[in-house]
Amino acid sequence: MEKIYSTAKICAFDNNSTCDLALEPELTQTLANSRNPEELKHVWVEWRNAVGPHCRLLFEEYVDLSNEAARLNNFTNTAESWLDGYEDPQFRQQIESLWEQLKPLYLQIHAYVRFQLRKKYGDVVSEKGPIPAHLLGNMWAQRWRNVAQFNLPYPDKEEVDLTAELRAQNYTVDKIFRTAEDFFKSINLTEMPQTFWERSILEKPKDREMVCHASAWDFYDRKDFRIKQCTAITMEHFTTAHHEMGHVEYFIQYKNQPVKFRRGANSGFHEAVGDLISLSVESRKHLRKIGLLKSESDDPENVLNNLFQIGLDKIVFLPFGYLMDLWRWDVFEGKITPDEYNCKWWELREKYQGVEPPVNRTDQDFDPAAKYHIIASVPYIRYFVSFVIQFQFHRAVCEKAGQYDANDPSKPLHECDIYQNTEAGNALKKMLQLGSSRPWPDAIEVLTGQRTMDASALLEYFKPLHKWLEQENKKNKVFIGWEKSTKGCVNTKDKAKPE
Ligand code: X8Z
Ligand code: ZN
Repeated sequence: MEKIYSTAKICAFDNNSTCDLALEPELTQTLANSRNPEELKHVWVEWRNAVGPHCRLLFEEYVDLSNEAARLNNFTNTAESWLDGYEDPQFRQQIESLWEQLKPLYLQIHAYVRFQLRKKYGDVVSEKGPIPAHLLGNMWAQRWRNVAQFNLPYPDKEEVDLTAELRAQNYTVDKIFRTAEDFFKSINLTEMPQTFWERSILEKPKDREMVCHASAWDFYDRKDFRIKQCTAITMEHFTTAHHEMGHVEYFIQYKNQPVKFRRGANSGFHEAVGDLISLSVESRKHLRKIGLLKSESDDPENVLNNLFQIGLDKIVFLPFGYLMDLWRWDVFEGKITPDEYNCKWWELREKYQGVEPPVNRTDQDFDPAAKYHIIASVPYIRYFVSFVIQFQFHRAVCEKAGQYDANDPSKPLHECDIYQNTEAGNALKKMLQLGSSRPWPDAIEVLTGQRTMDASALLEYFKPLHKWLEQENKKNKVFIGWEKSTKGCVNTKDKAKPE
């Protein structure tokens, strides 16, 4: 399945003789930059056609084998074995309750974006329905930042296009990773070893096929750590470079633990390290420091535009991060059977994200396979966990840096940048060095003083945006939530049933 996914190619929208378009970089770029709904639909559908049907039977076999392996390890099924790492019988309820707390914020940004998209695309977007998934700037509608441009709260306030800025400043792939490394070093974390620079693959090879989905590797010899990424010069990849380096930094910090404990406190922690750094990097203060933002003014409108763009990455991801494994847990538990794979997938996409496919789907399609982690068997709830706890970590390090104070409105959480703050870095280091030698509540307590996952830091970070969205939606009488989609997922077997 990984081979099918990583070698799949489709034809161009307006040129049937160009049929060598790959997910990275071509399709990703089209989804991000095209504003032609027909072209977007073409790419969206063709990518799914190129992967889904070819993976369908393999996936069924994988589910059986994976469950068999789980049973041999004394689990009931793979869902149970995946959840075991969180060491909490209440874990699923915890996640559901976090989502319930975060949902009101999601509903606001969802409603606002649908309203704006309707202005741009007209009736392709309905007033009260789910948002068509191909219009959100990303193949899976998991982050929407690429459509920020025509959604900005204050469109007249000029916003720099950071991708354009990176290119104008001649950023190379090397410079992107050196910039990321500089941040880690500035807070007293450890630099990348020489072999990291020699052995990592940071650009897409021209002479062979490779799995392009970004990843970080620990070779467990305390020396050899690498990243594999088909880096493009875009802001998204700039952030991903920090994400991947966060994994490597964690590897380095816990390298002296016994092998058994050279892991994240839980998988969500591993995903949160680099993102935590990016939360500082994406502050206006920091973008200015590294010369990506020229404007000197930080009036509330600019600040809100920036917060909104971060929201299009962080808030919008939450329901996607949750539903991926809601679907798989049910698959592994046998509650979703192969003939229901696709339609149940769309039920969840609609229920949690409020998105719909651009065209009708059937049970013959297999759209979950169009997402890397599904076919590569990478559990996904870790990212939901990460997107919640990275804000807890951020709150803690910003307090340590004296840049956040709950009682001081002049120091809001979203303006904090811990660059060069070694106190913040040392506190983080203490938690990272534990690896998995302690249960994760102990680890999170070392940094934050809290022993549980808690949505309040994320809500605090986005508070000004939340307020603004509520007012704006009210003012424009925007419908909050969504009615049932008119795009169906048809079960062909149901249709064939005799009366
Ligand atoms: O897969 C990743 C990383 C590698 S662990 C690039 N992420 C998820 C995704 O791309 O779907 C980071 C955010 C979510
Ligand atoms: Zn990761």
